[in-house]
Amino acid sequence: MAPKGGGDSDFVVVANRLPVDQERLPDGTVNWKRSPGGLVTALEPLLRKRRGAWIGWPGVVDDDVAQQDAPIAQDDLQLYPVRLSAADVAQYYEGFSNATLWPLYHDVIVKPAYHREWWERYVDVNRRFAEAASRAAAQGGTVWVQDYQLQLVPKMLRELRPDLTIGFFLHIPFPPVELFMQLPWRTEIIEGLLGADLVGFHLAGGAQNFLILSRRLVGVETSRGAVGVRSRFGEVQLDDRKVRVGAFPISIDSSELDRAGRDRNIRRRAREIRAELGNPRKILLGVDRLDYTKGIDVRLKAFNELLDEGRAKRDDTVLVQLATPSRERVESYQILRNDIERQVGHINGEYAEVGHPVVHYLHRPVPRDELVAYFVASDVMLVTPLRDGMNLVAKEYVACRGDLGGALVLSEFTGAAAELRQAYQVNPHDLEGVKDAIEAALTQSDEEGRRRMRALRRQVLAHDVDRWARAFLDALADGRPNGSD
Ligand code: GDG
Repeated sequence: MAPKGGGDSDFVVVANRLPVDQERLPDGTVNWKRSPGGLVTALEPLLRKRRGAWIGWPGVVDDDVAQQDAPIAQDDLQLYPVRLSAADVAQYYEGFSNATLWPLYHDVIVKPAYHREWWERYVDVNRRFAEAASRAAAQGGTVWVQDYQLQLVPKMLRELRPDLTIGFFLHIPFPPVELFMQLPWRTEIIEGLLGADLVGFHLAGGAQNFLILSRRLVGVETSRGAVGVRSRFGEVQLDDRKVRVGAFPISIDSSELDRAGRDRNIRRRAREIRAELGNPRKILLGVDRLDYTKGIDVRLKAFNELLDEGRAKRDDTVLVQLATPSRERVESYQILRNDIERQVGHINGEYAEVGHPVVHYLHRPVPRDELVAYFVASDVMLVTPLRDGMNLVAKEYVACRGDLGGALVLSEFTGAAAELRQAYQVNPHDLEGVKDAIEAALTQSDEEGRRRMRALRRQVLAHDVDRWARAFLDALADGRPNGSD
């Protein structure tokens, strides 16, 4: 309990992962390598512009968790590693975060597992993150806590450092009340979040769910209000302060991707990719972490049936699925991988020729420029999640298509669907509807495609990640006692 002292950073981001991976080289020295992922992709441009600190796990198991490392300087950033032991990773990360909260918050697509030891470990690790943030933050500084792995940090940090302004943003959906009520530790989670001054969600629906749960579980008064640009707000009245609750749809570094999509080398690589695929008339593309929320099975099934029915032609249409390995030690992810790979094998078994697969499937991350080249090379982008907080891939695809080519098939159950109205929107549970939308996207006229893509691009280029971060941080600053209201 030492609010004085702290560190020297006025702006601190707290996230499960550091934006770098720790690599141990053969000679024993440690190297830091940039790591990809939705959250890093979203926050990096902002952190480049503001001198700040980032608290997070370096991504390797380290049983010496009591060790407090000095911050690592990376460009303009101070990185504070939080060490996680093998048991922490198993119970806090793979367990409570990814086998309890992740499925619960994504409509229980997979049954969440509730284990008391996992919960206890989640509390313990959240405390270590809060302590690290407390050490890094300067007096009166601002701390922005990210995502479902750290929902207890706002309350814990406020107890340690009442001088700080604390924001929290949830990157995944916040579930309907009926589902959230399953969680044995539901009240603790809501109280944890209420430690923040501002709690942000992608969509107004998530904010509303949170307000209802705050009333029901903590017995507080809530009200509706309106603050900030494009965001709808509510407020929770606690005994001594207010917590604001709002919607802040995240986005991407749109102009950077727009530039990349026009880059000569990337466009050359896109032509090469088409040639490597045998110059098919149409290329369908999926890009996802290999996760059961992403509906990879939905698009494979739809494609299979379109081939069965002769509505897609095996000799002129291919599907490329880039699947980044994810959470490989969690059982439901191992099952998913087997299912997807069986489906890919089945479709190729039926429709491929030797040397000419109809589904090209990569289970590995690809470099950023290569990914952009795939976006540019493809005719139809398939984004079919059963539930997704936002889905940055859909926005990235649109941002890369300055040529106004391509078409986007987009699930209604992504946050992105609220903004990308001119996509071919689908209910991923309605397979006939998905097939019709894919067929419509494959057969659209150039003029129709350009019309849709132009409208989609207007939205994505005007609403970039910088605007998202500024909207959140401006609202957070407005809520301070010395702020503007
Ligand atoms: C969570 C929420 C929300 C993917 N494969 C490769 C690669 N990627 C990049 C994509 C994109 C990012 O990873 C994935 O972001 P998503 O938003 O699509 O999905 P999640 O990882 O589930 O992110 C999501 C997000 O947080 C932000 O709030 O939108 O709803 O679930 O940027 O391009 N990048 C590279 N190679 C790959 O193989 N370089």
